[in-house]
Amino acid sequence: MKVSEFTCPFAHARQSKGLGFMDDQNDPVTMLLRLKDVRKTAHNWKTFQSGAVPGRIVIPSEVKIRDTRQIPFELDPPAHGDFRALLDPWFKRPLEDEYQHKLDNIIDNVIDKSTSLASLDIVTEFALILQSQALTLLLNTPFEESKTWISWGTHVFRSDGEALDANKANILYDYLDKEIDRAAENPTDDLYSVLLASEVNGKQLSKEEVKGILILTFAGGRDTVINAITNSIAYLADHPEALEQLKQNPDMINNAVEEFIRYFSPLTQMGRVVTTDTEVCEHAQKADTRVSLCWASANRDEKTFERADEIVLDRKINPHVGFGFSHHNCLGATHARQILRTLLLKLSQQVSAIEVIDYKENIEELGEFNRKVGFDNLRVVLHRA
Ligand code: EMZ
Repeated sequence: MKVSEFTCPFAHARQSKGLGFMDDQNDPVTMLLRLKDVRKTAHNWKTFQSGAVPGRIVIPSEVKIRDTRQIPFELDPPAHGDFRALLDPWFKRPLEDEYQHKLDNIIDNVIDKSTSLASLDIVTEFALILQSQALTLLLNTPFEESKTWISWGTHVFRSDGEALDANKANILYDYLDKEIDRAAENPTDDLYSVLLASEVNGKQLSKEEVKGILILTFAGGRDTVINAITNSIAYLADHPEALEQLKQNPDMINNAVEEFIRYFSPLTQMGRVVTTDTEVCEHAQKADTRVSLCWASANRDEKTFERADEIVLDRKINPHVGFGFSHHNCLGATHARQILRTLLLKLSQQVSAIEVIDYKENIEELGEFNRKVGFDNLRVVLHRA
């Protein structure tokens, strides 16, 4: 089996029942596995709520390690829409020339350093660094801050061998408290300062709300972006012809990025809390229990995607839900897309071949399913073109 092959563990359950079941810290989850059901449920925020106790819609649940509500993803309409209206313009800045230019530089430098090494681990020596450095653009903070973030490792709430790590989470919370106080005293043009000076519905944002937005910005785009980068590189290592194809046809790159997001689905699922006794896929679901929208399974739904288990680099019709769906679609998607598009362009121009030396898969255990979501490490040689 190829390094970059990610078989879909949900196929049989999706086709036969449309549902999967997993326990999570005694708060079980009914997983919705079909694209149609995932979409329908994502729309229905009245019955399938995001604004539950902070941390509960995340799987594994973060209820035990977090009190701060992450905004906007743990809110429902209309408050959700009010915050999105404030945040959307800021999170669209990656489309601006100046931002793109800085991102080009970051990626050029990361590739330059990497090709000068005899070999490197893509997870910790490439993807983590690139994600952290690019995040300084999204926050509009000094580049130097990325050094601190790199030292935190790939996930801000989890550490090796521990699903949830309160001590680790506290490092992020303390850091954000300090940054928010700093911005309150000496405002700059960074995201902290801009948010502290903003209003929603005529009310100035509180420090707690600003912290909720920042936790999401740090945590939501961390392991997801790192996995997307690493898995895409694994694919290009397995498929040198794809690297050549992208080099010859850079017009394919946007389609290729969407296809990687569909196939790898860096975020497996997101939960909802059921507000009233209801039914999902002919299964009775009680009030105050959890369901999940399983993006990873929906993205392999054979009813919508032809050759769903293959990467078709130039797939034209690709209604994937890798960035979520409906009003909760990913706020950081513009930033993530720009990173991946730029990365594919630069790799295709500057790298002639990628050789995998060693790797360890990162497998999520989800009740009856085991899902490969990325790598703990992926040691490669990047050959300069
Ligand atoms: C939460 C989540 C957001 C959660 C869109 O996803 O990402 C997870 O990685 C975090 O652990 O807290 O931010």
